[in-house]
Amino acid sequence: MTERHATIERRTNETQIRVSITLDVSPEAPQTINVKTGIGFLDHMLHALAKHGGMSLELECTGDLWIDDHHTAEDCAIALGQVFRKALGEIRGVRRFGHAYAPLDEALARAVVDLSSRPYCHTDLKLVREKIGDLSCEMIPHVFQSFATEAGITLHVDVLHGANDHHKAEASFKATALALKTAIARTGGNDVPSTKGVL
Ligand SMILES: [Mn+2]
Repeated sequence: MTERHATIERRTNETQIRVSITLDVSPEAPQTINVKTGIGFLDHMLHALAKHGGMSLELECTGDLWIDDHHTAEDCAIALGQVFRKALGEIRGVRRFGHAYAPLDEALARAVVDLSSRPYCHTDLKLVREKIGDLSCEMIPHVFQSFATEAGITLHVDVLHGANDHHKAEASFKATALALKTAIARTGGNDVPSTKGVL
């Protein structure tokens, strides 16, 4: 089995990003995660995404945080989606669909994933605060949207209930991680999981 791994660099006038992902961890290639976006709470969320998705992730971003968090958060999500798609390669020999629930204390999130090659994202995260740490709450749905678009996946993330916005956000990333882990899991076969024969 070839290791599903990819690296990309993405440079604009607003952000410079280098990101590497490995979708398969093993005793020989143990999971390593190092996320430095310059936005602490975003680091925490992307770390959780990698950790519970069973992936190794190195992501470093230098962005124009003197403006605000928008370009950095969006571009990290874009780069992460691109590198995920590149590492995954052709949608073949994988489960394709995944869904998961993740609680964090009082908060409960549900994520449903289809490696459809048809980008779509629905989120209902029930966030009420302006910011969590230095990450604007309005950027959190935008991160999911940008990731799903670039990864070429269908993604639905709903917080079913919760009171604490840190918990709601973190449960959302954990549920997405678990759903992705299922969807990208190898079946042991080599077929394209679609009646169309192509994804
Ligand atoms: Mn936390």
